[in-house]
Amino acid sequence: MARVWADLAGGTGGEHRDAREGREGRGSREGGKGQGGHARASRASGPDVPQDPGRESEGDVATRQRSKLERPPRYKVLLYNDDYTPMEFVVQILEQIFGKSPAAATQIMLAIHRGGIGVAGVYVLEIAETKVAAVHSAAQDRGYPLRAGVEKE
Ligand code: TYC
Repeated sequence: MARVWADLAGGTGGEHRDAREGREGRGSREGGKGQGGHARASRASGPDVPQDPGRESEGDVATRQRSKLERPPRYKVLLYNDDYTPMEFVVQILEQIFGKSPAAATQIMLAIHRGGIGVAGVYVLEIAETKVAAVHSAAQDRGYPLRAGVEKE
């Protein structure tokens, strides 16, 4: 149990965070996707493209290639407030499992303490579920009722 905790506490948190930040940075890349669609649409309706049946299969190929590159859905890992888990422990969880800096972890913990719920990180589903299990395992080890959950972004 302790080893699993240690492993999760290792580089993976930062790695995931980096990946997430990268994704967030590219959030506006939706525009890129739109552009692709737009380019294809304008080509299809452009004046110099002859209306022939082959165009249909060309469209199919383009659609398939684009879906192959689509990002998998992202899931928020939520932490819930309770009256018993010490603030320091929640900060530790946010640092060790979610790769947050001490300052960010403290901010998130306080937001949860005041608002009842907060986002610890955003991941693909399998990673998000692993993080939730790690939170519950660590909290259970210490006898704290801290709860985490997953919600589609
Ligand atoms: N409310 C807790 C306290 O006062 C602190 C806390 C913060 C607990 C965030 C859970 O997700 C949580 N000790």
